[in-house]
Amino acid sequence: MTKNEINNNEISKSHPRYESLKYRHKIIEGMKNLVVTEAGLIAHGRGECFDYILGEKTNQPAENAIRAAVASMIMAKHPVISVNGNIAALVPQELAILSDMLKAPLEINLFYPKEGRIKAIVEVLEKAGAINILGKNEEKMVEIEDLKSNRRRIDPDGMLKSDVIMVPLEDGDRTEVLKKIGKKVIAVDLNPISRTAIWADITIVDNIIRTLPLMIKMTEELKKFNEDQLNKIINEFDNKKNIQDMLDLIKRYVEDQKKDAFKIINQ
Ligand code: PTJ
Repeated sequence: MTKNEINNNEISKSHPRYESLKYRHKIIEGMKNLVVTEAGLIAHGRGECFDYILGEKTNQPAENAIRAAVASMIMAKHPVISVNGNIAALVPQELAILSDMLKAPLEINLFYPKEGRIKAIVEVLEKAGAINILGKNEEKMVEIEDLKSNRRRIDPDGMLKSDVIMVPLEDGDRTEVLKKIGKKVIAVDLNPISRTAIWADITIVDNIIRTLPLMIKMTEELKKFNEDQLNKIINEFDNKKNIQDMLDLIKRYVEDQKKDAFKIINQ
C-alpha cells in the first residue's frame, strides 16, 4: 500500500468534506500513476472552486443540458467521448458504462503528452471494463489543421469520422476548431465562461462526477424515445440561455451566502 492510500483511508466518512477529499485523492493517486498530468491537479482545484459556488449539486440548467446531450449522443451516427487524464482518474467505470450504452468509443486525447501516459490511461479504462478505446495507436493518428496543441492528434476511426464529440474538462481552443470542421461539441465544464463552455453546442456546467451517473440514467430513459421525441429535446435546447441561467444561479448563490454563511458559527 502506498503512503497516499494510507492517507486516503484515514479520511473519515463523517468528515464534512469527505466527498471532495475522496476525489482529490483519486486525482493525486492518478498523478502518481501517470494517468493525471501535474497541471491536472490545478485544473481540479479550479473545478472545485466553481463547484463550490454552484452549491456542489447538479442544478436544473445542467440537467437540461445533460438531457439534450444524451439525446444528441443517441441520435448521432458516430458519437465519441474524449478522455483526458483527469476523467480517467475520477470516473473510469462510468466512462466504460456510458461508452457501452451509447456505442461511443472512448478516445484518449491528451493536452500534456508524456511517455507512458496513454498506456497508463488504457490500463485504468480497461480495468474499469471499457472495451472500445481509441487514440492509443500513435502511428495511426491524423492531425486537425489550425490546432497547435497536442490535442490536434485524433484517431481516424474516432473523432475524425465522428459527428458528435463529448469533451469533458477541456482546455483552450479545441472546441472552436472542432466546430469549424463540422462537429457537434458537448462540453462538461464547471466554468460556464471558459472558451470551451462558450463555444460548445451543449455546455453541461456540472461536476463530471455527478454528470456521468446522470447521463447513464438518462440514456436508459431516452433510449426508449422515438426520433421525433429526441429531436424535440435537441431543438428546444438553447445553450446561450442555459449558460446565462447558470451565471444567474452563481450570482444568486453568492448573494444567499452573503446572508447565510455566518449562521454556522451561531449553531
Ligand atoms: O490529461 P491532459 O493532458 O489532457 O490534461 C487535462 C487538463 C484538465 C489538465 C487540461 O485539459 C487543462 O489544463 O484543462 P484546463 O484548461 O485547466 O481546463 C479544465 C476545465 O475543467 C476548467 O474550466 C475547470 O473548471 C474544469 N473542471 C475541473 N474539474 C472539473 C471540471 N469540470 C467538470 N468537472 C470537474 N470535476
